[in-house]
Parts: sequence; C-alpha cells; structure tokens
Amino acid sequence: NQMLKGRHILVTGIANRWSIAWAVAEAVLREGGKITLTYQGETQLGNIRKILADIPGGDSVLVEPLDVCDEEQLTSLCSTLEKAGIFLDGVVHSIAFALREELDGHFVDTSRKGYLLAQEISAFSLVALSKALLPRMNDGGAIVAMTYLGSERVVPHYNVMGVAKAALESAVRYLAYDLGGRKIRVNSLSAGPVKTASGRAIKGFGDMVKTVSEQSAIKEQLTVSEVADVAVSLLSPYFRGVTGELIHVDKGYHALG
Ligand code: 0WD
Repeated sequence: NQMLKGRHILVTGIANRWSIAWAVAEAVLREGGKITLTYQGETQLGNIRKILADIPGGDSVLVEPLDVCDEEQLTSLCSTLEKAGIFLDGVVHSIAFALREELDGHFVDTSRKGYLLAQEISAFSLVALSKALLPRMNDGGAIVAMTYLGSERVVPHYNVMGVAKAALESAVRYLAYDLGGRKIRVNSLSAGPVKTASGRAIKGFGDMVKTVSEQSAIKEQLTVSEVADVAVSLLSPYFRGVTGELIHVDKGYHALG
C-alpha cells in the first residue's frame, strides 16, 4: 500500500544528508515513487552523489543543476526532463536563503539587497519553478513548499526570512488558484525547527529547538522524518481535496499561545 506508487517527484534543496529535502526524497522512494533531484553548486552535487551511492538504484537517479536565480537553468531543467521523457507528479520546493547578517541583527536594519535576495531565492523561486516545470507536470500533480511559523508570528532573529516566508505562503495560495484547472495542488508545510545547515544559520537555534519542544503539545523534538511523512502525504492522492493550504508539522507548537 505505497502512497506514491508510479509517481515521479522532483525534489530541490538537498544540501547534505541532514537536509529536510533528503528526508522527503527517501520517503518518496519508500512510498514507491521515483525521484529526480536538483543541486546548487559542486559541493552539493558531491554530497548528493555520496548519499545516492548508499541506496539501491541510487546511480540511476537524475541529478540536475538548479540555481533558482538562473533562468537558463530553469529552462534547461525542463528540457532535460523532456529529453528523458519524464513527466512529474510532484515538486518539492525546499529552498531558502538570507544573508547571515540579516539574521543576526534587527529586522529594521534589513538592507535593500538582503530583502530582495531573500524574496528572490525563498519566495519568487516557487513561482519561477512552478512556471518552468508546468509543461512537464501531469494533471493531478502536487507542489509542496517548505515554510516556517516566523511568517505568521515574530520569531526573534528570523527577520527578513519571516517576511519572505509570508510571501511564499501567499504565493502558494495564488498558485493553487491558477493551477486548480489542471488539478495540480499547491500546499505549504510549516515545519517546526529541525537541526539542519539552514537552521543553524539562525542565532540561538539550538536553544530554540529545546524551548519549542518543551512548549509544544507533544513534548518531544521534531524529527525530519516526521516532516517528510507529511510531505509525501501532501504529494499523495489521499490529499487530492486539499490545495492552497498550510499545514503545521510542529508537534502542536503553533496552537499554543
Ligand atoms: O528548522 C528548519 N531547518 C526549518 C526549515 C523549519 C521550517 C522550514 N524550513 C525550510 C527552510 O526555510 C527551507 O525552505 O525548509 C527548507 C529546507 O531547509 P533545510 O533542509 O533546513 O536547509 P538546508 O539543508 O540548508 O537546505 C536549504 C537549501 C540550500 O542549502 P544551503 O545550506 O547550501 O543554503 O536551499 C538551497 C540550497 O540547496 N538553495 C538554493 N537552491 C537553488 N538555488 C538556492 C538557490 N539560489 N539557495 C539556497
């Protein structure tokens, strides 16, 4: 009873084996799906190759370059899929970036450059990626974007990234409306803090993980596999009636005052 049997999912944002995106890719495979991965830069490609070497059939996975700021790479990703005869049933957007100095200081000091960069990489990229991949998506497919509670509430130090995530979540709703005609669903998954490279870039992240787990409904630290299991559920036909939605995967932290 695999949830994604026969479905092909493109997963972005694997920086290393601790990335949320890798946990999602593994869960897709477990649920009987196929994966295509994208990487940004040679270090990530090396990391991805090493991870794939450890799994059965890993050698045959397509791994393509994608810097979301590069229109040409978006176009060539689509033509590579075409050449390979791949039609996608799902896309996972697991990409975010902000300059470290914007996460250290006060939000009021956000620079124009830092603001625009965070928006471009963390929010507009979902629009650009969706548009670029639409010709290679099957009707009835699904898009999932990773977000965080710092969009809805002030989370100290999340700053410019909170504003970018608010834009991302709004883009999810507008995309859901536009793509509904093709029964392509678009949802966001708001994960609680989990220890990854991006997480660690936020000042005081280790303490935050601990405090959040103490203040959640379920008082345990969130794991990436718990996040990944919800992501594959959102990609699966079980969620065919759900689009434009935001789901908190945070052990109930968001529900507490
Ligand atoms: O606690 C956490 N870790 C949470 C993460 C809680 C809630 C949400 N999230 C979100 C993040 O904001 C992000 O959207 O989940 C997503 C994945 O985050 P992650 O797994 O924590 O982070 P990481 O393993 O660092 O992957 C993010 C990746 C980048 O990695 P690095 O570390 O090299 O910045 O985003 C990708 C890149 O792979 N990325 C890009 N990809 C394509 N083009 C670009 C770009 N221009 N910039 C960053």
